[in-house]
Amino acid sequence: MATKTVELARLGTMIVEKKYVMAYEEFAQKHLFANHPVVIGDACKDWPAKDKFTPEFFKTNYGEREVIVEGKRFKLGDFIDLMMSATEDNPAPYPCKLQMDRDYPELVPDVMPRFSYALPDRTHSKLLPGRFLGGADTLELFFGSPGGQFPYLHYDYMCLHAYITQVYGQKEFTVMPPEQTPYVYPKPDNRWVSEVNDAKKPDLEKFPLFAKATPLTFVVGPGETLFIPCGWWHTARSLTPTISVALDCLNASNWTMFMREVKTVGGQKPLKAKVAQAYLSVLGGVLSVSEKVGVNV
Ligand SMILES: O=C(O)CCC(=O)C(=O)O
Ligand SMILES: [Fe+2]
Repeated sequence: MATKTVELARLGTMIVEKKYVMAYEEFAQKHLFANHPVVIGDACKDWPAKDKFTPEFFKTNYGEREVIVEGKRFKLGDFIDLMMSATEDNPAPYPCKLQMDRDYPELVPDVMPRFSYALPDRTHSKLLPGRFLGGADTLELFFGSPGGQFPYLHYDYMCLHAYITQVYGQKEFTVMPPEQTPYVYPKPDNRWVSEVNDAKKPDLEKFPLFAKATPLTFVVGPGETLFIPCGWWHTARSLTPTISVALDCLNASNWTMFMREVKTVGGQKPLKAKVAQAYLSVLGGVLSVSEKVGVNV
């Protein structure tokens, strides 16, 4: 079946499209290996979460669970009440984040099957020591209210690819390609976080180079998944009450960038860093072979 494509946003040569019934080969060629974002209109079509994950569901089943949002403790049920009644001018704190595989493992089957666009995935390989991922959470749920804005422009930790699926409500995303890194003032001690206060209303006196940036903004709606390739700067803001599932992914397409990140973030002594790079280089080859023959290691 041919891919159905809708243009979502365009600025100069930068285009973000929404695609349905996209073959994996097209995704791999035009997005995954080309490192270009896309909204996938039907990636989560087989997830039970698509209909099940509503504010009512979480309030009824997990209302008593505790969440910490912007340093404040809430019962999830109270946070959901706040998120449903908050307004654009007076948003609930954000992000309210749940770590699914650690704290809500019984909900993981609701976001399965893992869509093919986020495969193969190396984040759970037994041969990849967890410390290389720097404790990155690779499966999270986000709850937001209208006006709730992700606190900073960033790219995903360790240069992982991100797949953000809107299971409820509408969220506006702003993205910028890795080539624009010189305009975003990365924090010296956290190179994946920008110092620019607000991508849509930047303080250009403080961040004059940001005037050269071309942030692209578009809306992702229920049932849609945004693929944010490694190194792409992004931030998000909810337009309605929202629930999103964020999934990270590592494979041959971002392995080199990931290795570079391990080198930068690592802070190890030169010899240790060299050994780590050599190990990851060999591991990259081994995993590529194992993925080709379809054996999980
Ligand atoms: O949906 C959002 O608020 C953005 C989340 C995000 O980019 C992240 O957790 O890395
Ligand atoms: Fe992110």
